[in-house]
Amino acid sequence: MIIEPAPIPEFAVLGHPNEGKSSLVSTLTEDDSVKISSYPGETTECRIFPVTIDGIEIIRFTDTPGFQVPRQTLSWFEKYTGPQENMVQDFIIENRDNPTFKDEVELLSPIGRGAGIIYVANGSRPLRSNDRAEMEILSLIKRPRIGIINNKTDENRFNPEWEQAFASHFDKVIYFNAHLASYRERLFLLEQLGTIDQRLQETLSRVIKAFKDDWSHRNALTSEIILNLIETCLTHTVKKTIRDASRKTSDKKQLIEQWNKDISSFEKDAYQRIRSLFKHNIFNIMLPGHSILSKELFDSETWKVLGLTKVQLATTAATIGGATAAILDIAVAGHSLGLFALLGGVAGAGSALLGANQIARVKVMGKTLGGFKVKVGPHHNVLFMSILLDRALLFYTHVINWAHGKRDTETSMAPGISPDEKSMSYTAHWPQDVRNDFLTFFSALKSKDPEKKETAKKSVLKTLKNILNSLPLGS
Ligand SMILES: Nc1nc2c(ncn2[C@@H]2O[C@H](COP(=O)(O)OP(=O)(O)OP(=O)(O)O)[C@@H](O)[C@H]2O)c(=O)[nH]1
Ligand SMILES: [Mg+2]
Repeated sequence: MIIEPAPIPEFAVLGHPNEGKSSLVSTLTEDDSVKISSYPGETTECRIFPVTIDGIEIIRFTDTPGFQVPRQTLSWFEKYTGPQENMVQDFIIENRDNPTFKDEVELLSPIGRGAGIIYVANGSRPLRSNDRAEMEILSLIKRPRIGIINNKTDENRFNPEWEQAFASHFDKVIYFNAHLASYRERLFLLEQLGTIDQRLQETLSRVIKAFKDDWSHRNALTSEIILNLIETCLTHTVKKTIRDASRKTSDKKQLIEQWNKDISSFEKDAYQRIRSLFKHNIFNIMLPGHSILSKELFDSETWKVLGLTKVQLATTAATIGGATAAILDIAVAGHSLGLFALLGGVAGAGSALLGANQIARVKVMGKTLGGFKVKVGPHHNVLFMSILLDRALLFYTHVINWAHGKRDTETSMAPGISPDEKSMSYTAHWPQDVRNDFLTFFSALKSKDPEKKETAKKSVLKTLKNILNSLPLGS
């Protein structure tokens, strides 16, 4: 006996042109290859977006063109006298070659093969008779259906009338903003889809579980990327043998520049990998104009915002006599210091005092035949670690809050980000046990004992993953 595979549940995203259907599909499926534009009629053909888990497709969302002649279509449906369950297929068969219904035939084709309905409307505009006709059609079709109010602007005066109309045509009504929705809202939407059709509940629960597992896995991988970045940056060295004494100064400068360049590219590579993990493959996320991330790692502004100013650092260095004695004093003095600036003031004040752009110093390693060897790095500085961490966490927060459907609008801020990013040092707010974990990792990086290193890494990996799991998601 041949066992037929169960059909893959499908939801078609329907609505008027330009209401955000494609944006919703893009955000929901985290696919930034979906075409979105401000011109109505961008989508002209249905396109299926499968959700796969471990390589197996378990649900699909289909993007469709907008309704063009809803009132004429409604009138066809109202006159239909055949069996209700054949209504959509009969409409498609009868009007396949009718240019008037070209878009309607296309957009209803997923419904013809059994798809559930997600109807999207821009709740920031008033309801029109065409919208009512579209909703009437969907009511007559009698498939599991959910109405989504996607407010394209802050205008919400019309929301009550949309809610009312939706309530009488759909099994469920929810708000979902295709430009602002993050992971949590996507889960919510999936949960709601599960409630409108009993038969789908089990599948949707699997989808939701897979989404959660996948998210947690991404956070684990992100933690690894960040910790590898820190290890690479803190242990990186560049060396050179200078043979021509007259080039000593310029060669040293060049070496420092090389080291700085290397570190910046390590950071960029790590960010690129984080971005890909969260499936922002085609469009780069837009960072707020004022974001400290648009500054280079070694820009003194970066260090000022996320760490210490030179003056603060000088004070730190001057105040600290014993290893930890002055930490409290500085904290009380109200500086918004990165966590490790305090503790690291001790270990790293010396070189960090020189300022971000001079963090790398050249060490002469010894004379060789016909010249001498010089080396830049490793820069084992706890403040440096704190800056790398803060920037990576800031970048991560932007990435997870950037909806895939958000492309063609100039919004300066990803949601969930404090408007005053300047006060944002994540590390500054970490509790003692978290700090300790990172400090153990920090010292283990210098250790020659691989086991010690491994243990410290494992522990900090877990800590960082927990931190990522608890970072704020937008709205
Ligand atoms: N500000 C804002 N703009 C949105 C939102 N959703 C969609 N848009 C914008 O509305 C326009 C149309 O979005 P699409 O997702 O292409 O709309 P569509 O319904 O697929 O349009 P057609 O394919 O033409 O039927 C684009 O400029 C989007 O950026 C939203 O939630 N907020
Ligand atoms: Mg579209």
